[in-house]
Amino acid sequence: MSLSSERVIEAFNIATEENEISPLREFNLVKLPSEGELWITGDMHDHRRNFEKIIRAADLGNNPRRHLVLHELIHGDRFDGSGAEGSWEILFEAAELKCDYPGQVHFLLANHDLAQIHGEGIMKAGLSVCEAFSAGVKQAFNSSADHVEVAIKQFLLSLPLAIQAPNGIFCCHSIPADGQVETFDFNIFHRPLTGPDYARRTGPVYQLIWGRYMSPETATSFAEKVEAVVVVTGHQPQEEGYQVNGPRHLIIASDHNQGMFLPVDLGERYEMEGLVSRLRKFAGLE
Ligand SMILES: [Mn+2]
Repeated sequence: MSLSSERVIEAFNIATEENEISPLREFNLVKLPSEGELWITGDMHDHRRNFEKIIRAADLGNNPRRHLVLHELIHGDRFDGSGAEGSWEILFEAAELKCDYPGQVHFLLANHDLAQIHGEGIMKAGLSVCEAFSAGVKQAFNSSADHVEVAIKQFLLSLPLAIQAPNGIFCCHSIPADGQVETFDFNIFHRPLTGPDYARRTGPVYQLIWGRYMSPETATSFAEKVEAVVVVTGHQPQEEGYQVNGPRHLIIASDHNQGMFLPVDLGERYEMEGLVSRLRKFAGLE
């Protein structure tokens, strides 16, 4: 793909603004309506095929009451010989989708986004994925690469932390780990964020999007605090495409061929069993 830096920067800037001014947004929460459909994906990590499939199947233009949740799109495993990785492209396509359907496309801030914003290293197979991502931007945009990266970082910073539906479904990238939920600052969803909120280990945003291996009890107490019937997250890799972590926490993964997504009716209430029965495989899509 050959794209001008102007076009890419403009798409990220407009998508950033759409994230910020969305009438569905209240601080760091997106509140969905009580009718229509919600299609939830898990981590995508530059899985182009699943990304293309879900966009084709969701057909947002012909289904104006359908909402699509996307997260952790960046940092895949397609490194070139020089160590550069091109997942800025999937992020750009998602930003364009947001520009086209601002009321229907919703993102969730993920830990890889935060790492890229901070330029911190997450290592995959001995390579820093953040450096590889930047190298990919550099390769595509040369002297304009810094401007493109600034637009990307602003876009990532504009992503909400959670999406709440009136039917009791609450989506976020992850849940704080065991031992963190008791003191967790649940106000981060309802107030502007500052630097310390993102701080490594101690910041509540960091804890929310980095939490791993939390027990079903921790997940249940998180669900109660956010008044959710079921919290749907990604973040923890799932070979089978999903995991039920107790009655109130469903983890889904969309970054491989057995990956799954979850289409639900916003007008219907579901318990865990009902949600699991609605999970669909990307492999089953055209
Ligand atoms: Mn993650």
